[in-house]
Amino acid sequence: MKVYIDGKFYGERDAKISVFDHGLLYGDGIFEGIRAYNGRVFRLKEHIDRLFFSAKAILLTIPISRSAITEAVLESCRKNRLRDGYIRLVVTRGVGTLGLNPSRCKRPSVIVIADKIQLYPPELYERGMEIVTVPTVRNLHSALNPAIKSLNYLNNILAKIEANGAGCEEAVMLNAEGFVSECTGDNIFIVKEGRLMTPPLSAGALYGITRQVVIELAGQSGVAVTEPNLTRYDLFNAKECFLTGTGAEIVPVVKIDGRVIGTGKPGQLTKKLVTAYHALTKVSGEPI
Ligand code: PXG
Repeated sequence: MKVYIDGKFYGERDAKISVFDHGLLYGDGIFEGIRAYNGRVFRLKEHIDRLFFSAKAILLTIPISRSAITEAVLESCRKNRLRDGYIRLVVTRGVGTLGLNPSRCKRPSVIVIADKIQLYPPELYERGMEIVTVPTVRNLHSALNPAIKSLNYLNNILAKIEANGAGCEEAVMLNAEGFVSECTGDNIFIVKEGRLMTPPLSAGALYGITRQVVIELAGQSGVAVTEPNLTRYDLFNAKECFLTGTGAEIVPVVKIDGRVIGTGKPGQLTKKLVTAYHALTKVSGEPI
């Protein structure tokens, strides 16, 4: 595998960054998780836009242009002969000193790893997933805004450990007010009376690109989407529930905190959206 670091490609063993990089020392940096399908990079522009928004929010100046980043992603796919896979784009604050001050870091580093993707097992999509709410509360947007896709993912990792401890793959995270925000690496949707609902971004959710695609697909089939604050009660009494994310795509949820959702099987609208999503990923995206 060839890994892009700051304009050059390195073999897997030589793809290294300094122990003084603030990305490592403080989680000071940002990232994107992107998918390639059928020789095209899905929603690449949206991922690069979000990377630049995250950078702006943490006062990090990405040292190369949008078009150079686009080219680095596409070239990483070509060099690795990747037609279907997962691309991790990372920008770290760069090499600095042992001290928080980011002004000591002279140049941020840009890294692209293009690899195969590890998918959830197919049975999970057929039967649906069981998830739980966890004690770890979502970061406050006034503290570390969850809209920033930063290298500081401990909030999510702690929630993931708690979900795994309860025998589940994903966790529902509530915000400090007790409203549903999202999961550790996925946004959440419910279906109620034929309408889709997903928490507003102000509840502490990432501006998910898959979330946006689902909102668009729903619009195209005349399904209304609203973004109200949701409680656990709303989740329990939903007709259908599913999660969205670049890695997971659309995963049906059939049980939450021991309550069976709807019929206990993946719902009709969820299945329709899964089909539409797969069809879209096959034909749309930036050609490699
Ligand atoms: N919420 C969080 C906290 C995320 O990290 C999403 C929602 C879904 O957003 P997108 O834009 O992907 O629809 C994410 C994305 C991984 C991995 O390696 C994580 C994500 C995406 C791809 C891979 O665990 N999270």
